[in-house]
Amino acid sequence: MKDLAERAVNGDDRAVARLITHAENCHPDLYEAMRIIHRHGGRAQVIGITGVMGAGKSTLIAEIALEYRKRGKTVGIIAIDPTSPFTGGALLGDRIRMSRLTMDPGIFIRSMGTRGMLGGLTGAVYDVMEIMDASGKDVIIVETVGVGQAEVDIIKIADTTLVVLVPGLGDSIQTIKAGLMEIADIFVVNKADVPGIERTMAEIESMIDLGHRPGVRKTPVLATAAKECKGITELVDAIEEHREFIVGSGSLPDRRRKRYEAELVEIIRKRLMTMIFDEKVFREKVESLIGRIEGKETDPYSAAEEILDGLLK
Ligand SMILES: Nc1nc2c(ncn2[C@@H]2O[C@H](COP(=O)(O)OP(=O)(O)O)[C@@H](O)[C@H]2O)c(=O)[nH]1
Ligand SMILES: [Mg+2]
Repeated sequence: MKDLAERAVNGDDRAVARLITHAENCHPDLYEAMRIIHRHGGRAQVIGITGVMGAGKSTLIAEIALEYRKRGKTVGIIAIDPTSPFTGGALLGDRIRMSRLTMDPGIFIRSMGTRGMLGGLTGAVYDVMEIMDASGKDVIIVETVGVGQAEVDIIKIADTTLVVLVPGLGDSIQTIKAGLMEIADIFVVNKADVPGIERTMAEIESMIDLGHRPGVRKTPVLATAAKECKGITELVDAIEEHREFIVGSGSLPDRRRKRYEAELVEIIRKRLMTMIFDEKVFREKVESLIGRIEGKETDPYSAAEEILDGLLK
């Protein structure tokens, strides 16, 4: 593990990939590597991208990554999406676009499933981010799919969060409902090549105006056509502008602290889960409690209490 970590911090992508696999599999000795990894991390800029399925997030990420490469930066991509075109499950045109990324040694891509995800972002994402960060990637882009807690969680780990929408009335309403309005640092309306773009832009802008308080940074709304590589330079400029803003206003350390908090809580949660479900004693305890619940000798709440009391002792 230590050797693997040393190689990863020296930028060895094979070591990076193996460490990530260990993280995903919750390898019991991972912590040995993560101690080293953590000492070398904390430099990367983290960009979170969220929005409904099919909005063009992956396509957009590909273009953003290429733009950052033009600007001389290395990029790590974490796609929390089992159907990600990064892993090949895509139409031919999309696959060709993605292959431009996979051939570039300055870009490291990892798709992660949602397995083992007991609410929120898949547990290993914090590890994966730290590993990519320590290996020297300048920019890390995290993609989450769907609408729900995972999207809200992303704000805890990203320096800048993009919420991607597409033209059409339903989306902006969905956005408010899902609480995405609050987490967006930048709104992106992708598929600007399809009809209805002006209306959607206007809708979102008026939504922002409604909630806007004087003296507070106003969330920008940008139009892109990722598939045609339009609006990408402007978008990356806006991301950089937001980064300057959080650095200037002193809120970057707060965001970092939130990320470490989320990571710490996640590790504790994982450890507790392992204790409860994997370790033999707990397994036996649970089994016997299930029996007692079934026989109405106890109820699930009292049984849970019993287990928790045992843990805290
Ligand atoms: N018309 C149009 N289609 C796009 C655009 N960007 C992406 N797409 C297409 O939308 C589909 C979904 O894209 P994808 O990036 O996988 O979306 P994701 O689910 O949000 O990651 C793909 O077939 C893309 O080619 C765009 O700007 N315009
Ligand atoms: Mg995607």
